[in-house]
Amino acid sequence: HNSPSFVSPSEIRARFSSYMSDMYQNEVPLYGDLLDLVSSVNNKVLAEQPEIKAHLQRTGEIERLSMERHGAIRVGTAAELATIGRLFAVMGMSPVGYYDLSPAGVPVHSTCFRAIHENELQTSPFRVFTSLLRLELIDDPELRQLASETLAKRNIFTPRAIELIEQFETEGGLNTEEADEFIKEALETFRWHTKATVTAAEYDKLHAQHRLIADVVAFKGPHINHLTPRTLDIDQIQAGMPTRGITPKAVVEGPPRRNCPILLRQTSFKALQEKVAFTDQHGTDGSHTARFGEIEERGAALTPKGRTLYDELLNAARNELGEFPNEENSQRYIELLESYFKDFPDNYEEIHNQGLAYFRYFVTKKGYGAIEKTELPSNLNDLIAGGFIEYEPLVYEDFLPVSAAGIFQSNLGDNSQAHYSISSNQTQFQEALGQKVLDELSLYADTQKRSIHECATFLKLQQI
Ligand code: OOG
Ligand code: NI
Repeated sequence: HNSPSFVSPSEIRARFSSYMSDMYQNEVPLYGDLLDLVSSVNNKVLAEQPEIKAHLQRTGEIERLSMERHGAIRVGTAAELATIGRLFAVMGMSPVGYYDLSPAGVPVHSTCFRAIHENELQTSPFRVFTSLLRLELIDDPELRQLASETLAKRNIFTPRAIELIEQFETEGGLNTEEADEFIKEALETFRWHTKATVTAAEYDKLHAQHRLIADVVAFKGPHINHLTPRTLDIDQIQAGMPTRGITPKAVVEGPPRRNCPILLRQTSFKALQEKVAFTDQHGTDGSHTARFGEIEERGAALTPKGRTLYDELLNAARNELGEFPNEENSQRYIELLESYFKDFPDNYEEIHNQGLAYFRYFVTKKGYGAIEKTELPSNLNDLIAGGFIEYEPLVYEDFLPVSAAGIFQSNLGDNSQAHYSISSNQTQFQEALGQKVLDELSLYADTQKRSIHECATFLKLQQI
């Protein structure tokens, strides 16, 4: 549907993601060290475990592995969120899912901007976890006013970025030159600024309310606060970080180690203290702690049934632990997770047959050999049983609210847990965004359906 002279949004996203990674390596050199560690672990896994390599080759994930990353930003106002949504649309990224972080004491709600079609994800799986500050959760009216007045004064987009967004919207695309310019201009929104927009005293007040509020309000824009490469073995990363002088958070978030990875496992290193200049200071006398590094390991996308089981087992393990996972109880937490997750099947056949995950189907050599022959059964299960079709799990492209809360907490410091009585409000989030967020489960279901349909077409069967 794109005019031939337009650069495809996926191409813009791929290039933007690569520029973003370069910028963040310059800003936070430790992220570069993390990339080195991840690529050496990934190479080792691929060399030592041919079955993992074969799996990644079949799904095409091997091609996206080294460019795989997600980032996170936090915006301050509805208007900022709405325009961020339009900016990401230029790169073919749509809001997927709603995450409420307030139960975990973080005054934000969030979505993930990402590509939604499997072909576009294959070109670039870049995603951005995007949080909106909930000013209504600040209980001190004076501070709430300081925050909203400060935010009202800033403009986080360059004038040229806005022009190019509008042009994209009215004309349906950008040509090569415009796309280059857009990438450069859009990057400015995510850049780190040493100069704050508030005085040192104002910063202290915001910070005293919640460190996250200071991070959102006191600066010129929603600096990217971490970028996250994808590893094939997060336990090796967790163990390897200290040997490189990097301190990891206490526990890996998500499911325990398994033969068949599911959903998402994440760990991070603590945020760095950085020098900043408040408006009433000349040099960079102040400091701010926000930016960190994170690593993720992705596994199968679960169906509602699989997800319910996951949530049950995770909650059971956490309830029995009785407190937030920390340095002292981390070993016990790992044991509890491993013991509860014995109830989650750990081979793809069982996961498939119980309908716990989404899959992609492929016609086998035997299948191609049997086209238009009478031996070919006409329903999916029989085609699988007969070896005409095989399957691979769809990779999970989204985030997990409990894990995200753990990642937030690890870089906000342990004393910043607050309790909010106001709860989840997806309607309000969507009003701010100016559009609905997509339901991630229906996206996986669509991809699965398309792959079944494709198999039927290859096999010249009406329907399977
Ligand atoms: C976002 C934290 C959540 C993840 O990977 O779950 C996140 C933030 O700190 O702004 O990035
Ligand atoms: Ni993250």
